Amino acid sequence: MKVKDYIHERVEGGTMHMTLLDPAKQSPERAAEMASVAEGMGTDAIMVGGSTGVTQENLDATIVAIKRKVKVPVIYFPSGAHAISPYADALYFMSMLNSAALENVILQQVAAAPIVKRFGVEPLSMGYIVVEPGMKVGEVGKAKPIPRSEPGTAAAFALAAEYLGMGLVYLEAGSGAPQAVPEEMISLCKRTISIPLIVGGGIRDAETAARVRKAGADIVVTGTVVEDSDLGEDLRRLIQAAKGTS
Ligand code: 1GP
Repeated sequence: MKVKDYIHERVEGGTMHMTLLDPAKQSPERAAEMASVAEGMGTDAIMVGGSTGVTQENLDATIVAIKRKVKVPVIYFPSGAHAISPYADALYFMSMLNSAALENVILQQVAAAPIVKRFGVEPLSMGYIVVEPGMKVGEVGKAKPIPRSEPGTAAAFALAAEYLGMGLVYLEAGSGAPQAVPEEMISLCKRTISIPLIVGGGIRDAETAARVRKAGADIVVTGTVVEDSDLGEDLRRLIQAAKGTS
């Protein structure tokens, strides 16, 4: 089954949770262990990526190790065309819509497209929208983050993504953000678009995950909390709260 169809099927049945692992932050074996524990707790897919420090070597090794241990799809979440893995089940073929740098809007994608085709990795078209504070990805991506007080601006970006033919929208507060994307912004985007809505950045506990889900996220992404966790009951509670199965 294509990863696109898997996502559509899952979001029909309720909110998904995806676990983000940065290949630069731990060994491939440790990443595979974390992915396997998260899968056992109900995570629906593993995303692999990071804003800095991702190399072809650590990316490939991490994806290969994870794929040996889990059955859920492994999706590459790229920061550019410098590293693309043939081992991922899919990759987000994404444009940072509110970047001031043409590189991040379209030029990296032009560089990557022929490689993705040659590797035969499934591209998942996605409009990436950075919301304040944006953190590292906002900085590296030269984003003009959407002010937290402007849900209408975020919704207009999200609708533009849908009208451009993109299959997913990702509202990103930035990894490690002190606060998640505001609920009002999530719910307005959800009401405005008809493609699945991904929300990530700053979701560290079950309560926040539940709020993000109830506001309208179709897919809740957590990264830092998994890296920092002892892979125990708090993580299970968070994943279940994100999915509404707790
Ligand atoms: C970053 O949205 C993801 O791209 C995850 O953010 O690390 O804060 O969970 P966190």
